[in-house]
Amino acid sequence: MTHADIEALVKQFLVDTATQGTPNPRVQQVVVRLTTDLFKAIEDLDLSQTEVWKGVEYLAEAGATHELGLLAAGLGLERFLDIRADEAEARAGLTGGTPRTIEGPLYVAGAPESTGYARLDDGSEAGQGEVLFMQGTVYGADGQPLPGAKVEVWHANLLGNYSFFDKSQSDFNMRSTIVTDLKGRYQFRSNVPMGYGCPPQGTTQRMLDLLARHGRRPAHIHFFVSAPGHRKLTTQINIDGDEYLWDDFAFASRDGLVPAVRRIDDPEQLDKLQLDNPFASIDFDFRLLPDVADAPAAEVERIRAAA
Ligand code: MBD
Ligand code: FE
Repeated sequence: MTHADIEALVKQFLVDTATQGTPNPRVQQVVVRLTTDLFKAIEDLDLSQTEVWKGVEYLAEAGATHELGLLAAGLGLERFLDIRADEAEARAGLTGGTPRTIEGPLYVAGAPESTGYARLDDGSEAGQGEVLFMQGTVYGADGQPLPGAKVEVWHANLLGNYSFFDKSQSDFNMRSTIVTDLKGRYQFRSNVPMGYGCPPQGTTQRMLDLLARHGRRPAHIHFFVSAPGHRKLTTQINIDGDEYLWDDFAFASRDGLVPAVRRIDDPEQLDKLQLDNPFASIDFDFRLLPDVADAPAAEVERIRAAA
């Protein structure tokens, strides 16, 4: 079939709904567009019926095994949406904020909340990795420190696994909500995380294998930073030096999100913190953009786990 034939065919499939009520115009627009584009792809690539059903079954399996969020990251869909969000902000004249990067599929709502400081790890991996202190200031649209801003932070353990999804970890291990203090500052103690790898037997990795791609992420730490009157920031920082730093299967590494890692071995400081070994320290400030009417909502609605 020609593309024109396909367009005509899809229009035919839009049966008269006069007796069924009014279609949702947005849903109708999206369904028509996506089916038209899918049919054209099937025609152009001359997909067999078997191939089409394999694709349907693949998506069904990815859904049933809760890997659609992971697949979206690996296909670059989540990164693509971020590029569009950056473009929309630039059009609205919003510049100068901390770069955004993808949320990923592993956030869990309801983490314990504290002001100024939190320890994220439950101590079960003590002595195995490297202790990390990360700290900084949240700045508002006027360039001044923002007290009372919410810094939600989550990251993987030393095996690259996330609590809640990894039931061997304690509840909310490596997850916290820190409210900035009167000077707009936050600080947390944790362990330097390890990079994540897609489940080796999972649906996402199966596709990546067929594309000769790995399913690894560089070590990273996720953040939501929010405050009244400001756009919610979704971002991550990467741990410098990771072998996958610029080879992330989810395409989320960005300039400006790779802070220096200082190694602290000063005996006086170790003593004060009751640490036996040198530790890593990262300074990182967040700069929020003002809430404006003419930019798409910074709060993305998406089903998230809650505990
Ligand atoms: C992660 O930890 C992650 O951040 C993303 C985007 C995908 C899979 C695992
Ligand atoms: Fe992650």
